[in-house]
Amino acid sequence: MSEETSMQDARARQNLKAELAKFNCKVHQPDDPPVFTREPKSSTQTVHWRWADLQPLLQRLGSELDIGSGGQRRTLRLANPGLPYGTTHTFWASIQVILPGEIAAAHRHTANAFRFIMKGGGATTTVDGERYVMNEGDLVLTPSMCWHDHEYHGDQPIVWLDILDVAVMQMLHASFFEPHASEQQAVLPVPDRSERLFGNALMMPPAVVPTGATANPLLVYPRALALESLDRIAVLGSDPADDLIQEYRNPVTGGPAMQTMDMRLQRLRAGFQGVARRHTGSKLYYVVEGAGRTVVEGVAYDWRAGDFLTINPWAWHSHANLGGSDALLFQVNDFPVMQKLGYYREEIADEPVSVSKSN
Ligand code: GTQ
Ligand code: FE2
Repeated sequence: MSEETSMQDARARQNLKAELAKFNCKVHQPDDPPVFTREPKSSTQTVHWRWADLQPLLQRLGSELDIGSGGQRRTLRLANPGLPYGTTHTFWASIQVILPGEIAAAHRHTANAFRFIMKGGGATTTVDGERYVMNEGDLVLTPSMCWHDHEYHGDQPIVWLDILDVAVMQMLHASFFEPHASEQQAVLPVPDRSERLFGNALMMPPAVVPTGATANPLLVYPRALALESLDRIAVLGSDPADDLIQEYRNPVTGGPAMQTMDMRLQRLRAGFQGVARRHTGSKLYYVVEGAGRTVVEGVAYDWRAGDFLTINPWAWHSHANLGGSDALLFQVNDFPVMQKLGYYREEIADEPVSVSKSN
């Protein structure tokens, strides 16, 4: 197209704008951002939250903020500065602080949620009538529309990570929320029923008939089980990007533990240097133990226990643990959403990401 024709076209588009607007129609205007980009261009930022910064903030939340009227939640949200809300563009991560004697009242919502216990233990959560005592390193699920309430009777505050697929729910305009009629649910006679039925790896009572349902019936993945599973795969060799990594799985479908979110636990053994990988979808890492380095698009992030790090869609990243002891990382990603929609893609390189800048 010559320059003259393209200017004529631009004028024609501008002239139509007002007329089209009357009928709720539009044409592409030259200054509109392109619909398609060659590769994902995300507004989200790579964010590194340090435990050294978070810990005093959590203490202030505990001493200065009320749990919220009606037993709501006291949470510190990890807010990505590249987004209007959320930790990545698909999920929200918050650290929940509950003090001795407090009750976080029962409710349910369409958003899928889970908790990973960061520090302390002894708080209970009740999910659809099942009551669990949550301890450090446990993963507890609250799938879509399950009733849930929490209570704490210990003497030290407990903090846990809450992740919810709120941004996906909002994007799909599918928010339902219901407070429970009472502050706490009634607890079932056998409070850990799902763990007894579905938490025994290969064995299940024959009366549990496969139904084809995709919801995860198992609500808890205890820390000891997850750590042992990492020990057991060690002799099988190392993943080139992730060293030893296990995914929390739905025991009846074999798929990821949640419909929209996939959680993993990863051990980077001392001396491990991973190769670079990139993928669509986003991730958040929480450092459970140890220290190491993740290089994201040339920028080095040196992390240690208690830190968080986000990985943006299609960003090259590689992990290393060049220290003398193992590191343990918990991750959540939105791969199940991407895979269900057919948008998941990944690439792996032979080398780590080279560092051009320190953070
Ligand atoms: O514990 O039920 O961080 O509903 C955000 C929303 C926690 C919860 C959050 C919630 C919860
Ligand atoms: Fe909730």
